[in-house]
Amino acid sequence: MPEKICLIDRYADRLPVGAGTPRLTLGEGDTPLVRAPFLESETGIPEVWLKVEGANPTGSFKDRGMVVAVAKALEAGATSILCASTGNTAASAAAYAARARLRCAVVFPAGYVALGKLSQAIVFGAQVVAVRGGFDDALRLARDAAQREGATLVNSVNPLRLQGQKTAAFEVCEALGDAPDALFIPVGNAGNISAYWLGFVEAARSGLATKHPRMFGFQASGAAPIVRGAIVEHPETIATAIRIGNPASWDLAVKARDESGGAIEAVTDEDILDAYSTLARCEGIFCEPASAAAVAGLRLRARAGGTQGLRTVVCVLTGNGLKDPDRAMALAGGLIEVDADLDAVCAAIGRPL
Ligand code: AN7
Repeated sequence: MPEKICLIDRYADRLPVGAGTPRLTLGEGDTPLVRAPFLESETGIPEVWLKVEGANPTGSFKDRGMVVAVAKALEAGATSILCASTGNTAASAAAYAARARLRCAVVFPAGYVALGKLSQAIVFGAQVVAVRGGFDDALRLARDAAQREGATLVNSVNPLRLQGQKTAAFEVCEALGDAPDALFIPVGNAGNISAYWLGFVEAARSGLATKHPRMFGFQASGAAPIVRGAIVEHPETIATAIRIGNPASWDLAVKARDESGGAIEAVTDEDILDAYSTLARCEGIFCEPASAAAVAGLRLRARAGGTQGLRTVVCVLTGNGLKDPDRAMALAGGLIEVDADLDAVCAAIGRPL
């Protein structure tokens, strides 16, 4: 069996890589695009597709950008990489650093990183630093530390990250035979919405697509600086991945929104959790809460008549649900435990969790 072609090779002609760029890979990209029949019936949109980015090697879309950033760091002779993260960037950086045998340090907001992500950073051998502050503090410190320590910063302020992440837009166009009418996507540090827009613009220019999608981004209502047009000093949301008050790619996201005729809107934690359990229970797809923000936004818009005229839409499910087991367990009131006895088991079946 030939190995899956690595993302860098597959898109070498559209990425800033050369013959001398190491073909680093953990099997990233080429993720499933899955139809969502329940959401189609609920919203009345003829085609709703889910881009399941949780199927990437470390369980999030970050792997697409990280493989390019780390390969280029290797090519440039770097020996260490550094990032700030709400969790997924760190998990991805730590994995690719391990693969490339580079040193990696990650800076987290203390107390606000989902358990799965934290355990990934640890098991991949990164130096984990939790700072008493939010993500925005962590990013500022990581930028300064990278400069002082001479490490390569692999946050999405590194343009190579967006270059790698734009490949998801190519895959969507390849799978559908054209761009969708609209893309629904969560917004945190605002790198991914910017990367998708970059990809869709390039896809249209190269003939891979005949049109651009409208870009609909969603922030959590307690962490919605772009929606409010002002920095949020103390962002709060259960979707810790997007608990960000001052997005680094703010201007690029606004450009994507405006050039595409889209919108960036807020969804409440309640809407996010409702979308999260609906995706799991009605579509069989387990994503993390931040990812469910895109679907929460789709449902909200559909209810308000804001999806009229859309025939084909794609929601980006950015991360795997297993990243945040605590959130999943909170849906159950408690586990039922009984004696190893048939009557007891049958009595328990049918009782709600
Ligand atoms: C699952 O890992 O910012 O708008 O440090 O993990 O490109 O930031 C993660 C962000 C959406 C938002 N969904 O994407 C980090 C980090 C998930 C995420 C986002 C993140 P951006």
